[in-house]
Amino acid sequence: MSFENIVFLVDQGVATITFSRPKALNALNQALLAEFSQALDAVAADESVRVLVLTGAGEKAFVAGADIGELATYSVLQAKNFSRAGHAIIAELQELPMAVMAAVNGFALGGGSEIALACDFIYAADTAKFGLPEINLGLIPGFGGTQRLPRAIGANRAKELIFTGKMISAADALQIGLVNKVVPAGALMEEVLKTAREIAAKGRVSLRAAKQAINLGLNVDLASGCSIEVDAFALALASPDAKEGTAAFLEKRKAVFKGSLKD
Ligand code: CO8
Repeated sequence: MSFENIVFLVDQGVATITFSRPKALNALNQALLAEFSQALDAVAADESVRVLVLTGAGEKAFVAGADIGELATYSVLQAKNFSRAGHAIIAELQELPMAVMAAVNGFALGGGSEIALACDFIYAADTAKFGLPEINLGLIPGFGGTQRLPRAIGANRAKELIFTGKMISAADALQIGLVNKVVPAGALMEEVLKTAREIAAKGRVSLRAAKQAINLGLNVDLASGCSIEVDAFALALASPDAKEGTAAFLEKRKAVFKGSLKD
């Protein structure tokens, strides 16, 4: 698979997709989105991948949003198609059966913030900046920001960010719970990969079951969510990884998870 707008690597259970249009601060044009979609399909089909990491090329940007040059040329129908395509890709990202981390190394604006919001969690460089500045262009977020940001940080904080279009620092993003961890820019990938490798050593079935229970449970009432957990727990317990994990504990050794669905 060869790409021009992203770099795609898989190494020891960790896949990395790097958005790479540095001259446009990695802005999302149609070509980049098509390649991103192809890479996500490849990740979804690769049973060796336990964790996907998304980051941006260069030191300045994760993704500075949709490509404004392209956006400006769209008809209403093209805008609808572009937004719909973005939603489909971001939904695929959110539903991937492995853990997904965003390593936000600079500007994450508009569609860039929206991609990061669809990841399971975000680590940020201390130089990163987050924002949904669409209002400054006479627009609104079009890749799920009006829906995922309020769910992540609460409606009141999301409204302030979306109505003002202002950018916030990594430190402020940490304070409002948008990101999990802020590290010095030079140490970001090392820190992200450390956590990614830790997660990659866990059982594939239990990782997937935990993610599905959390994601599905967030959209239903507590009793329904607990019922989803009961089924997911039973599924995980029936897996070879659970046999290995419990046996390893009882035998006082480290578990080696194979991640297979059958013995
Ligand atoms: N699109 C296209 N090109 C961009 C973008 C972008 N989003 N952002 C930056 N660039 C380009 C600049 O035009 C510039 O190119 P050139 O060197 O050829 O002039 C280059 O990247 C470097 O940028 P700057 O010179 O502006 O760098 P600064 O450090 O001065 O500023 C900023 C950095 C603050 C990030 C600034 O570039 C900026 O404000 N960029 C735009 C951010 C923005 O508004 N993003 C939201 C876009 S809209 C969106 O994401 C909606 C998503 C849903 C779409 C659904 C569609 C239907």
